[in-house]
Amino acid sequence: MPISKVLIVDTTLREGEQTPGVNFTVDEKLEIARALDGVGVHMIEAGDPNVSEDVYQAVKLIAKDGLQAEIIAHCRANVRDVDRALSCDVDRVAIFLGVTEAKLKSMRITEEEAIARVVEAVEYARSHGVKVRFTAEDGTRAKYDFLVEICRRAVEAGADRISLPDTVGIMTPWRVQEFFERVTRDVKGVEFDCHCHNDLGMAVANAIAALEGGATGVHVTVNGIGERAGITGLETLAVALKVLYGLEVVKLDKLTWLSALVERLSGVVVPPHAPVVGENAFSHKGGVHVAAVLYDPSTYEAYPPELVGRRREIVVSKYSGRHAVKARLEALGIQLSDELLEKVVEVIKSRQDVRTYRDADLIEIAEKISGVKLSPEVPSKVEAVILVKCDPNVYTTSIARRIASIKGVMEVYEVSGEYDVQVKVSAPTVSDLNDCLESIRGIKGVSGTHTHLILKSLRPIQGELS
Ligand code: HCA
Ligand code: CU
Repeated sequence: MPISKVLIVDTTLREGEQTPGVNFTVDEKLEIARALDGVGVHMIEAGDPNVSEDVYQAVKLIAKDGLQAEIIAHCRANVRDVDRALSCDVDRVAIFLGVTEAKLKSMRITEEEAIARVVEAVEYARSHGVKVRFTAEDGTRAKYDFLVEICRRAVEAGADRISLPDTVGIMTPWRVQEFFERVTRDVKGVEFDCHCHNDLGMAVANAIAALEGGATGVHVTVNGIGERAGITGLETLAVALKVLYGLEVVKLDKLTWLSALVERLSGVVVPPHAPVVGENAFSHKGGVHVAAVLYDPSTYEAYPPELVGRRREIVVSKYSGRHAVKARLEALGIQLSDELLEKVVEVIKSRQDVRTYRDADLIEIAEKISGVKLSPEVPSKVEAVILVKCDPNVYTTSIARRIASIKGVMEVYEVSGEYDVQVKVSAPTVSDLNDCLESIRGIKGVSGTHTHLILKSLRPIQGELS
């Protein structure tokens, strides 16, 4: 079935924070919400405000940040919890209740009582003017007739979306598609979300199958984090929709950056072989692969790395042939004759102890074999960031302009905060750097400086929001 509509419901801040070890601060949540909004997700599930005071604060802050995305508060099916969610001024409340026989038993309620709880909570939320989603938790394992009944009653009570989560990740794509086809036939007047857990590694496939079956909302987290094995990953799903269906549902070239942000703030490391965002996702190692990819990338790539703001990498190891070594050396600006190249490859293949060769290793081998110094001489330089404080009664711009004319000054910014001007300087030696610093200090109106030597500079990850 063709996919007619896709709304991305990101729950990194709710489901994602349920990952063991993950605990975002309120500020981090706002930063992630803004990043998600910049990438273009349609809804952001910001948290359950009943969990704790900081989750409450975060949901409230995100709701009033003026984001494009619809902001959702998650909560249990009772008026008290709904009330707290409403007080965050969100666009939508997502009310959940477990609907399997086992869950009803554990809550000691009958099916009728469960329906009554949901109806009361949904009506209450609706009467306060917010949109309502009902989540039939563990819906894929519920008794089907009861599931249909409770969904119909939630719709009558005012829910315009229903989530049918595969809470323990036991579905297969074929079963999910059939399930959504059936429910969308049996429950009218509402749109459905899927929320696929990854316990058996099928979360992305199941989400796509749900969309094919008629779901229009798809729950994701960045990097697929969440309870246990997590849920559908935003990056993989979004790229799969593009590559397999031609649908571009979010800004794909920002996904690598978003993934790195969530990796840093969550502390959950992205495995190197993760699709789309993993370190190795666009690396080629086998000699046969490399030779073919250098001739035509489509031979071993499902899609070009540039689609997600990344680059193709050629790994040099004992698996490498002439093509790989030549390509890597050429990328370093080094051209060798065929004869010398063969020799370099021979050395590489003979070293069983080296797993991969870094650029420096390759240059070293090439230099030994050719007897020529190949590495470009890196001019030694000292770089520093200098923070400058100005007297309160002087015009900062005039000082900044004078600093800009000093030898060695590379960049000058007027900035807010404790210091007024930030300067980046580059000098051949420490003593030259010191001269530069003295010249800055000598400017009339400069009342103090603070110098940081630059130890390492990194290139930004492509795709960062401007
Ligand atoms: C939970 C359960 C949930 C809800 C999903 C949804 C699940 O942790 O509260 O609201 O759509 O997997 O069933 O994450
Ligand atoms: Cu879940």
